[in-house]
Amino acid sequence: MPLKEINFDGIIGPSHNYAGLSLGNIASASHRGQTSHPREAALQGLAKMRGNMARGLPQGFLLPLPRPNGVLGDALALDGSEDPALRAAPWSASAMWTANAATVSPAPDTRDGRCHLTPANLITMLHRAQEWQDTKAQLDIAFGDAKHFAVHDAVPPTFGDEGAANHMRLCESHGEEGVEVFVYGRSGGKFPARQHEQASRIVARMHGLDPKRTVFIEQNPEAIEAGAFHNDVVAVANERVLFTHARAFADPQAAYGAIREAFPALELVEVPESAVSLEEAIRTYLFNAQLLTLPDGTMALVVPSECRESEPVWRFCEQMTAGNGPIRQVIPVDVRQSMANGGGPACLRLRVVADPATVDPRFLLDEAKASRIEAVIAEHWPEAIEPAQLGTDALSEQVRAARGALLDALDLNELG
Ligand code: SUG
Repeated sequence: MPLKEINFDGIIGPSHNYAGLSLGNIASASHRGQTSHPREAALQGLAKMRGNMARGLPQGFLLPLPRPNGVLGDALALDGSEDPALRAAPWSASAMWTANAATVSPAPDTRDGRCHLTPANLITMLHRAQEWQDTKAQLDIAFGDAKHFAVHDAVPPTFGDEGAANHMRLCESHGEEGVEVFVYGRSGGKFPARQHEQASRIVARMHGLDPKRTVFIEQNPEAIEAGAFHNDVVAVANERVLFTHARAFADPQAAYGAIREAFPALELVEVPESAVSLEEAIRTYLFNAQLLTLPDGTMALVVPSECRESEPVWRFCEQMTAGNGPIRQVIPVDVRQSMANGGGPACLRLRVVADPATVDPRFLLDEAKASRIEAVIAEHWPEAIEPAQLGTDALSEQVRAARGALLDALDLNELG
């Protein structure tokens, strides 16, 4: 069976809320305190998955993690007198952004010819640092076939690792050997640099990557300062194409040069500041897009609908698709509930290149299963959550029961 790119989207959990927990993530900070709509959020996510399936692409998913997380609540000695931000942490549905679940090196890139996955430790943010063990439990099942996959433990602290959000892969086609590009931030700026260089290097060694086909690049500190807390907010790659804002990297010419040296076939689509400013790119999440190879071999860019509503961004997209470039279509999708927390279409998916027959089928989506999941969401997901409800027993019961119903429906009770 040929290797294929499978997108594993995070099913948006029943505790999805706007507590404003992510420093340096402008959308999260600016929606702090607003009412969230978990049911609508999860259905928007399913609709995006269905759209990609309808395009003929294989689709998988990962499940929401157990929330509220009692272990974290106990460790924080929550008694009601604490800062509300601390109280909210054990409730976060942030595992929906599976681009941060792990870094994935497909089999053709690794020394032992297996696909390697390292869950991201996410240590920079308290509400995200609680994810990796439960994420790993899912990866261990979904990719449990040790002939084809190796699932590692997370990189140890204090090296911050945010997973695939700071990792890109260039290749002639998904199943062929690729060049892996790791993008890290330098600390010391206004906002935390969440991906540390040493974490990227540890992952590359752990996965057995060939140093000649591995590139490390520094993110532009100005981009972090402007709100690009992950590199996938300002750049995305697929096959030969790197679609990037001109201000994504600290030294763009050196970065392109280093990538080209390892991958001479690089097709660069660089968006200049004069067409779309860094601020507008971050506001609309133009680059937090799914750059997909469709079954007919052409490429489509799945962008948030915010891009359609921005005059400069949409003008750029129209000019791009009217020209001769490799990206032939731009497809807006509504993921507004996730966007309000800083998560666009690319944040919501983890790309794994593998033979779908080697993945536990319970994590793969088809139309019937999508309908089953939607029915559970419609019945059990809260319609709305006010941040003041976080910490209450009533919401805790509803959120736990909702996830339990989903595990039942997917025959995944072992994750209970
Ligand atoms: O880690 N937001 C996430 C968004 C992650 C987006 N992922 C990628 N770019 N790949 C984050 O900042 C907000 C949660 C809150 O504020 O309650 C949050 O965690």
